[in-house]
Amino acid sequence: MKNIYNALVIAKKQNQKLLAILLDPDKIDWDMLQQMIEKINSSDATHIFIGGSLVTTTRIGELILQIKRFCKLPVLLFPGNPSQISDKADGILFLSLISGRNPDFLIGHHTIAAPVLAKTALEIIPTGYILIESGSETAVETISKTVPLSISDIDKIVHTAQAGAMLGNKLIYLEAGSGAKNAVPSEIIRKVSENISVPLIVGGGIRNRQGISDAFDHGADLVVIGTAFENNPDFFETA
Ligand code: 1GP
Repeated sequence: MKNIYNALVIAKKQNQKLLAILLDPDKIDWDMLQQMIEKINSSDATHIFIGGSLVTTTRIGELILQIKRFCKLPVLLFPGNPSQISDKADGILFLSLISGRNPDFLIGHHTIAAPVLAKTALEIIPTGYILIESGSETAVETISKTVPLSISDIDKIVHTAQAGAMLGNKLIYLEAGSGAKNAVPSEIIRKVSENISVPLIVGGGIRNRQGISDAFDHGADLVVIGTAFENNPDFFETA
């Protein structure tokens, strides 16, 4: 399956909104895995993302194989570092943390990942990843040792997104951080979406249907839900 990105572009053109469920491999309740996958199957989710800022389990491949037994959604790696690569997934968001100035997360980890990825059939989707201030320090901020962009400097956020797309990133990801106190403000989503033509992903701190709709209404093409589903497997039935 090497058409994940094309499908994202077509969905954007058709204004079809997409939803990814982010699963942190360290937080999986293996005894409840099948039930969890059934919940995903009966939700509006269109994609599954797998990863986290810091993942210690060595069972990522096993997790993906189990998901694929029961679920047809494309599985994309969303890795915090090269140890989270698995050839069992369909593709990978090859993230460059362009809001930060830590060379490891701009190009360093990528040089370690490249020879590993070259031996897989994963669809590699270069993604400009922009961390936005969200009210308190998040894991991605701590681990990447980068400073998020201030929500009061919308121009800088827009220019970072534009530069990320001009550098060849095929997606821009506006990230408040997993479990963020505040999601990315609607106005920032709107301004960024108006100034780039590649699909826009938005995630971090979105806890209810209203938050998902707001992000879509302001220009997000794909919204990511992690913590809300992790805390409540009935999230998509009850939110
Ligand atoms: C994190 O954007 C994702 O990288 C999802 O965030 O866990 O807050 O939903 P939440």
